Amino acid sequence: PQTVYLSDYTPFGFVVERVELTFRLAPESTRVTSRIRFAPNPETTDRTFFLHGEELRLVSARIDGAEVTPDVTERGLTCAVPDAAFTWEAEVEIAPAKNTALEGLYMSNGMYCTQCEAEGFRKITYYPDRPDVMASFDVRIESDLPVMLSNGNPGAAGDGFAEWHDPWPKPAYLFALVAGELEARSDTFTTRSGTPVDLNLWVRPGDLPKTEWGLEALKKSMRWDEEVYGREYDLDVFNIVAVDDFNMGAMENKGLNIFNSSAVLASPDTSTDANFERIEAIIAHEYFHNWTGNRITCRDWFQLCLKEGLTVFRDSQFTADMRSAPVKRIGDVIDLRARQFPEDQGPLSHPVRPDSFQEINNFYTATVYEKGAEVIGMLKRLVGDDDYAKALDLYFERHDGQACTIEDWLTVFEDATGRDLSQFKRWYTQSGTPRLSVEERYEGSDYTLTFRQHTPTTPGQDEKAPQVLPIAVGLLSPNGDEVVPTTLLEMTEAEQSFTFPNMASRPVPSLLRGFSAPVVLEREASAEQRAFLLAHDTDPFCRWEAGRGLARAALMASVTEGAAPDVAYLDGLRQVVADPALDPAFRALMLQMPTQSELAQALAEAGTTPDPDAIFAAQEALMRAMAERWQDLLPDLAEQARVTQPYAPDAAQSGKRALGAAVLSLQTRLDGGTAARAQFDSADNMTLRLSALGCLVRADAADDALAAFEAAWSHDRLVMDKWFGIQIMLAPPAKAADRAAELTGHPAFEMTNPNRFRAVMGALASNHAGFHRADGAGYDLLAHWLGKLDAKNPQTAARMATAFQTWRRYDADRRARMQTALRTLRDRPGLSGDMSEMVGRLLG
Ligand code: BAL
Ligand code: ZN
Repeated sequence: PQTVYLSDYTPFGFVVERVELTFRLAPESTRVTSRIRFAPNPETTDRTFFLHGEELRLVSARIDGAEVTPDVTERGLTCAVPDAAFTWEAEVEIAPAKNTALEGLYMSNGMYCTQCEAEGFRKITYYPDRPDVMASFDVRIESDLPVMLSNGNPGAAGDGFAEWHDPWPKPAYLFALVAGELEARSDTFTTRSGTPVDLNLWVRPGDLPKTEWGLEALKKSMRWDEEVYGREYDLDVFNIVAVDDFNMGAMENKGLNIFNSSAVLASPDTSTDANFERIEAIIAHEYFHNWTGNRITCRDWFQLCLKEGLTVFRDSQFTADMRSAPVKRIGDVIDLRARQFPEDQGPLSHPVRPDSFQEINNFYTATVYEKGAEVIGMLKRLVGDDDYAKALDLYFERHDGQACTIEDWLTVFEDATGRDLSQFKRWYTQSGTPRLSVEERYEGSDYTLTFRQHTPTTPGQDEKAPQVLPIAVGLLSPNGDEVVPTTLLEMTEAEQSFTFPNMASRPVPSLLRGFSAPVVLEREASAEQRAFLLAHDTDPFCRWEAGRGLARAALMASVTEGAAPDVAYLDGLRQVVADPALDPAFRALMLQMPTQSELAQALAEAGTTPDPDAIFAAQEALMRAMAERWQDLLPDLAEQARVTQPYAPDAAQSGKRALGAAVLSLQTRLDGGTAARAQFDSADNMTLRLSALGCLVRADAADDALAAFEAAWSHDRLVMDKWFGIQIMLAPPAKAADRAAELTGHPAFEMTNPNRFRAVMGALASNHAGFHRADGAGYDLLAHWLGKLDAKNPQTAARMATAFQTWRRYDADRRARMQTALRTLRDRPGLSGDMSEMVGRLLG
């Protein structure tokens, strides 16, 4: 595969004035005719006419009505064209039923659907498939299916055909088509300027009872974007379609969002609280793309974070508003540390705006998305809420209808606020996680914090320059009062001091409040300081962080020194967890232990080779000690967690159930699963049922419950994904790989369904000690199946190969086994470009 460089960008030689497409649908032989009006692009003199096209059979091509014979390769075609505007017409044949890569036009359960981002449109017809080529599309679909959808507003429809017109110029990656036997839940939304919009959530017959939540989430998102960002919807209809076979979570195609059914279908009986929350967030995310992504899109794929970082930031604001802001923030930090930090600190590290790639599919990463959102959050913190709002207004006003760059985005902020953001831009161009250390000095009545920042080298970047770090700080007096409320320190140098005068006594600092910058804070806080912050900090993030730090220290001491679980930590935590004045969701987060992978990273950074079995054992020992020490507290906590009202997936009830799940997990350490089995049998919703099943699996006492669950839910694909996943993810480590191997032989294991594949292989990768079993069984199994999947669906296979990204952390034996597994994968004949790039980068 070829490497593409940001620095090589040149505009396309032609503008597209109009696109007309006709689809004659047939599973093995769909005919697509295109009629495209091209005109010379005044911004360039290069008139090379190259149209992308892959896996297409060209039937005929015409220019201004005259037949032409283009030069066709595996990647596209070139053709001599007139010096002035002209009309290109082509007819191609494609086979949606054979498309297992799920890119372009494919079939899922008898229904036609598309996925074009990033470069799938070229598998539908010949076209300049690049985001800076924007055009309005007219689409005609012909088939005998009852429902035929495309982007924009509906036009004429009749027996065997439907037409759609999208007035908003868009890049081809936002094109969508769906046809099938579908039913809709419908509603209407009236925009704040009074325009009615028809809303439809289309599903396969039978799934209608699972559509209410998604449609409600859509209406909440539409209202929120009007109220908070002043953005209104701009078409007569908004369609959402649920699809079972889908590589991503969802896709923001203009006016026709296509969703992985797992990211939109929900009912209390089949979905957990976490599913409901995730669906609400994804619906919002795709809807928000209508402005941040569709109306203003990316000039090229290097700018992916322009739309994704901003849209993730917007959806996290939405969730914070709909639910609990502190709980959302802590959850986002947990996620960032679990997914983005390992990426940024390993062989796959890349800047938020990468400067080269082979397969853009490999760059839909936690760095582009989640770190990209953190960068927006920092920008907002630095300029303040009012200037952020001003800048966003200017962004929409200045760039509506354009394909933009990060430079455009930052210029808007500079113009709106008068700030120089040239140093801030390093957040987009410099990879790696900055490490921040701090020293305290108290002299006279001056309290001084001296920070040092340093970013370790990353692949391709040996030199790192200091970044702009917004560090939110508060100071507490020794009696626990807050003497300096949250203050934003703006660090720009490699080393910088900030002095707080007139401090009557030496304060305790609360640092990086709200996780104000995505850095690793290397703070040598004492256990006493952490315990003090755990008890007194007014910033919920820092309070949680203090508890997390204590848990991490206790676990690391247990792994490295065989230390018994830290009783002082357990007693301090108890005070917080038992406090009925605190949000149960927050208390549940306090009870969540650092993940095994997080501990492995922390140990590696401290110079100790992590032993996955020892980490697992330490975590189990701590949980058991907690359960034993809190025996008297658990029944009371369980009572506080009880929900007496009918099920609702709101923040209040979900928080209680999350606390209940944490308590049940402790209880299972004492009773071997009696309480869990009782909850499993009596549960009237999936959240309670699944948390009980998880406890039973972890206690290795789940055989009967798993059989009962399978018997009850074998008809429901999404529920069965849970069944496949949980018994591997939470299996005793020695059994996880064998369980996964066994389940690949289950009649319901379908490797071509990404959700099912992830339910098995993704679950194995997330069982830390199970995946890293000393004999390498986990590595070999995953690599074997990634190789098999790569032949059918390179995109999903390559993304899942990231499970190996931390291989350098471990002992020589495990490292060698992972290298061998990766090399065997790399040497498979016919490896895809996606996988070849990924394995190459992993091996380094
Ligand atoms: N644009 C790909 C799916 C998403 O980020 O919404
Ligand atoms: Zn997105």
